[in-house]
Amino acid sequence: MKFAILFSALLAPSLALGLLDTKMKAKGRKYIGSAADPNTFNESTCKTILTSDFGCVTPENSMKWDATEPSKGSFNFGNADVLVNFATSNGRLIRGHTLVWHSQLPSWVSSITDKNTLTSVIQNHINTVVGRYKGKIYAWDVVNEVLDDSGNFRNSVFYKLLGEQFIDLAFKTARAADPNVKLYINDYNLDGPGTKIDNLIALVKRLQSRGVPIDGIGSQSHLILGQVGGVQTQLQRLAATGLDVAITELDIRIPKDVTSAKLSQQQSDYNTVFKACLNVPKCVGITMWGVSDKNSWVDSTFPSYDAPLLWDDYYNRKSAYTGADAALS
Ligand code: 9MR
Repeated sequence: MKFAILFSALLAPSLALGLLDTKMKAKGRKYIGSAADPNTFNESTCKTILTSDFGCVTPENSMKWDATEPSKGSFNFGNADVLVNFATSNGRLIRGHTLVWHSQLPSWVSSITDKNTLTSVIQNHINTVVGRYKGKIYAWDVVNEVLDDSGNFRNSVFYKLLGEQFIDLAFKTARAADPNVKLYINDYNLDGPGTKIDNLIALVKRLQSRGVPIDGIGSQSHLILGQVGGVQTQLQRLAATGLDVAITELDIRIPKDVTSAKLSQQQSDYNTVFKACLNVPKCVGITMWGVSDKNSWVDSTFPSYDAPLLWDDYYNRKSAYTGADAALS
């Protein structure tokens, strides 16, 4: 009896070696990644999964402005350094996230009223953060969510004081700080047709025509069960700009209550999304926005949804995992 328990523990699905990243690389792409930070990868099962199934990590919070420069000129890289050391010592890529974003932005930045002050604050922030990890990061989300839900420029302090040129400034500064890192614009709701993706593509074309050093477009892909049919077409439209594209924050949330029928639908949805990336040659990789359902942002932000990721609350692989894995196999 004891032996049987031990034996089944050894074969527990959560601990069996997974190979999502290996399979993605065999398809000629760069990685399957996950959001991570010390709070999650310090759980030993999570760490095991991150090193078996994932080849890239994105700091979920530790490189955001409120974490790295909470007061002017005073930088804190505690958790970011831990994340970078974890990734580099395990041979993982890193997607840096994120340099200029209206959210998780300290009030000392959002209350700036002078154009020149804001320009030098952006330059100093990017030089310091990108410079610290120069040569260690695969790609940076240089700007995040610059468009609002309607596809208009978000009325952030950056846009209010500097107009669209804040984006040029951010990319040029990042390029000078690390000439070899891939530089991305990142946004959500690019998974279906509409004004938002139209305006994002138009913006990218303007950046390209001005010679702004941009390498890629990140589509966050925070999706809802059963609503994934547009992903491939829109990813292809983003890729038609000539830039790399990546799915940067994937999850597929289920309206409560979770049933076995909905979990089967989620399996099929994950299969569709992973295939969408594989069917778009410029799609370099897919990042999951977390490993286990127990640590997802969805719980607090969308209380009427649940279970968006590939592992359940107890780190058992879900049928969603099977759907993703089948697309790569
Ligand atoms: O997952 C992140 C969560 O832990 C934070 O509380 C939240 C605060 O803004 O940010 C979450 O990550 C976001 C990401 O940085 C940008 N796109 C949307 C993500 C989900 O909110």
